[in-house]
Amino acid sequence: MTFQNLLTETREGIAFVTINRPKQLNALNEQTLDELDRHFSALDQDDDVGGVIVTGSGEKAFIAGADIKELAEETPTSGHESTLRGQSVMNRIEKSSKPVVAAINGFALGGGMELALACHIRVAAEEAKMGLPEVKLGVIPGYGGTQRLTRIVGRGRALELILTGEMIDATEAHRIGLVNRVAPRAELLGEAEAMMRKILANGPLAIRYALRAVDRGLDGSLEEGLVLESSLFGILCATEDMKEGMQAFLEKRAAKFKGQ
Ligand code: CO8
Repeated sequence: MTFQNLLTETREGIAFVTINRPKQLNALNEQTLDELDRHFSALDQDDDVGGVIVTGSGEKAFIAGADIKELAEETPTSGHESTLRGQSVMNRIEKSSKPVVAAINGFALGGGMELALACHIRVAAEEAKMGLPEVKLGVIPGYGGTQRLTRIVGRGRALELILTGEMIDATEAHRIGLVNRVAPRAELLGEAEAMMRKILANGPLAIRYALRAVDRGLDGSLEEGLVLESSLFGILCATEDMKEGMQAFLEKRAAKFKGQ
């Protein structure tokens, strides 16, 4: 698969996806959204990939938002369709059966922050700046920001960011639980990779089902979530990985999981 605006590489089970439009601060135009959609769909089916790390190219930006040149041309109907299209790409990332970590190397604004919110875990460089500045352009977040930010940091903090449109720095993002970790820029990808390696050392089916239990569970009631959790737990009890994980603990050795 060839891409105009993505750099892709898989190293020892981790797929690195770099949004590559540095002159436009990696803004998400239609072409880039299409490429992300195709690539994430393929990665989900790729047995050589256990997890994905997303970052932006260049020194300045993770993703500075949806492409404002394209946005400026939207009509009411095309604007509606464009949000649905962008939301479906973010949903694909969020519903990936493999863990996705955002390595936020600089500005993560608007649609760029919304992409980071769709990732399962966020690690930010000390210099990163994040925000949902859409109201400054006379619109609102359209790629899931009003929903996901609220679920991650709570209603009051989300509304402050959405209504003021102001950016926050990595320290503040960490303080409010928007990002999981902060690292010096030079160590950002290493930090994201180290976290992913820890995840990938665990049972692959357990990882997949944990993601499903947490993400699908959030969509329903506590009671429905608990039913889902117990069902997935029961299925895992029938796997070779479960036997191996327990056996390895009892024999005081590292487990060798096969994803079966
Ligand atoms: N889209 C297109 N081009 C952009 C974008 C963007 N979002 N952001 C920056 N660029 C371009 C600039 O136009 C500039 O291009 P050029 O060199 O040709 O003039 C280049 O990138 C460098 O940018 P700056 O010169 O502005 O760099 P600064 O370091 O001075 O400033 C900022 C960096 C603060 C990040 C600044 O560029 C900025 O404010 N960018 C816009 C941020 C923004 O408002 N993002 C939100 C966009 S709206 C959105 O994301 C909605 C999502 C939902 C869409 C729903 C679908 C319909």
